Amino acid sequence: MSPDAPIAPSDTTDDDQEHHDEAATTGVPWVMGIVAGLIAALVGLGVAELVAGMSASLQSPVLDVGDRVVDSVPNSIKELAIDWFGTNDKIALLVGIAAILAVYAAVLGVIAQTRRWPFAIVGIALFGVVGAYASQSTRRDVPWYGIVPSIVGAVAAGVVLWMLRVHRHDDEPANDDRSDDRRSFLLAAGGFGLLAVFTGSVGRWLNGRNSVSGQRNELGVPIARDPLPDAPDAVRIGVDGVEPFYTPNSDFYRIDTALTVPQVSVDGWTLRITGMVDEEIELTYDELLEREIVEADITLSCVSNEIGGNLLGNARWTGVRLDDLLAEAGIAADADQIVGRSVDGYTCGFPTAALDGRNALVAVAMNGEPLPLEHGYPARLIVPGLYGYVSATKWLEEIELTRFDAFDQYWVERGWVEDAPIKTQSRIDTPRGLQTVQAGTVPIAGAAWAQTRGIERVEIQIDDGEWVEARLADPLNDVTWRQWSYAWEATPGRHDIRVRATDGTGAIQTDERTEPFPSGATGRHQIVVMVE
Ligand SMILES: Nc1nc2c(c(=O)[nH]1)N[C@H]1C(S)=C(S)[C@@H](COP(=O)(O)O)O[C@H]1N2
Ligand SMILES: [Mo]
Repeated sequence: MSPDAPIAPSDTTDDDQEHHDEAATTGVPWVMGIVAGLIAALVGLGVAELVAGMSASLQSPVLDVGDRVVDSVPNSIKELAIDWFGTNDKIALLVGIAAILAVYAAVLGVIAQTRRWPFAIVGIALFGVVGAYASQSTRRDVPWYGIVPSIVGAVAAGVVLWMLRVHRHDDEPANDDRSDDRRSFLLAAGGFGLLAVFTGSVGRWLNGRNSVSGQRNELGVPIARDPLPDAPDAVRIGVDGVEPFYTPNSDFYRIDTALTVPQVSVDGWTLRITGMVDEEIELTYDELLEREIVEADITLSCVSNEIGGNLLGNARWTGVRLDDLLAEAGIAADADQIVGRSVDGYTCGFPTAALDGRNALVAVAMNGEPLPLEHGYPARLIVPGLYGYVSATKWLEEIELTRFDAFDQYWVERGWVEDAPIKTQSRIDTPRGLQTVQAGTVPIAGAAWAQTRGIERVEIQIDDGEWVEARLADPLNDVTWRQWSYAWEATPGRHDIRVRATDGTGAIQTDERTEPFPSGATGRHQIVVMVE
């Protein structure tokens, strides 16, 4: 108690407490509390980032918590997030976490300025515990010391919050000291703000050292024993507005559960083939490439693709045949599931029966470049005809032979089907829905796909007219999409355009509308256009 305190009844602790409370709530602008809380949180995160930067197996608690959220949100919310934010859903998630954290920190900051400060300490401890828990329960293999960034960060945040308290119980400032208080508060807050920026940036930089993009840029693409010829021009329908036949890597859709792109160096990377095999094998990157290299053109599709959506892309993949690799290991007769495990803990799983001679690959290159980091560098699985979630593990490190009754992969645990062949689909790329076009001949064009069955026919229906056959570009093979077009004599007014495809077995794409969950959307793409 300072000697010149406004009231100083040194013997009545009750009054004393009350006075403190009042000073805390009326005397300290809550803005200071909020600022203190936010600065403390920033220092906590910065320090955690710095600690995480010290080892490649550590990551920032924000990402750990984010991973937990990704793994546990219900399918409906996940679909909403993809609907609203598209492939920015991850950024949206991190922004959401930051917003919640900011509110939480602000509240703790205000509490810390009052007599109830112990609650703020408990609040910060909780923050550390949540981070520590998240670090231990992610999919990745995390050492026990994965909790260290959270704990050290929480302690740092607590210390800062304590030091930014304006009123101390042992040293009650007088009213006329308040501007001094404010000045020293601002100085301290500014200093800690700088500390947050410094630790955060050094931490980011340390984490960035793990990037393998430089290594990837220097890596060559292995040469196939029988390189594929360039696709003939006839596979392209030649109408403006149709997605390119080969999707450029930079435009290729990206879907995964990874908040940060795993950085897997080819040095030290191995691919293990394990489980129900005669002999487990382990190959380095170079040993993998000593196998016969093949190329294959395959259209990859995501089960979450909505009717008319663009969660699919076509590429020329280079790699080693999966059936060759598995033959080396020898598959046990009663194994019925092939599981692909990623360094990030993701798993896919598909039937051994899918290996019926089709070009399933352990791919290392995509469209003539090493796999982009986002698409699974240095190696991933690609299985024609199966949705990506059951087959296309990126950042692959292990292929395990097992049984469906013994193991459920990541999305099967979340209710998606076990066996997920790609459904026949077709999409109108041009004109765009709700576009206004001039009366006269208007090309309608797009793509259709039914990987492994191929596309035999595409038909168009205008309003309630007859289904009429579209012109088809040549097929490249039966596991890539096929482009089509139709020359429409457009008359003024508002028109519905519908498309349907027939696959190589003669089955017409169903009209029945279903959501992507749990086995891929069905229904026909339909657009409305205005003709002037
Ligand atoms: N490691 C890992 N691999 C993964 C996924 C994932 O979340 N993690 N998602 C799968 C899904 S759902 C799809 S559709 C494809 C998408 O591959 P792309 O991002 O290269 O287009 O990757 C598959 N492989
Ligand atoms: Mo997917």
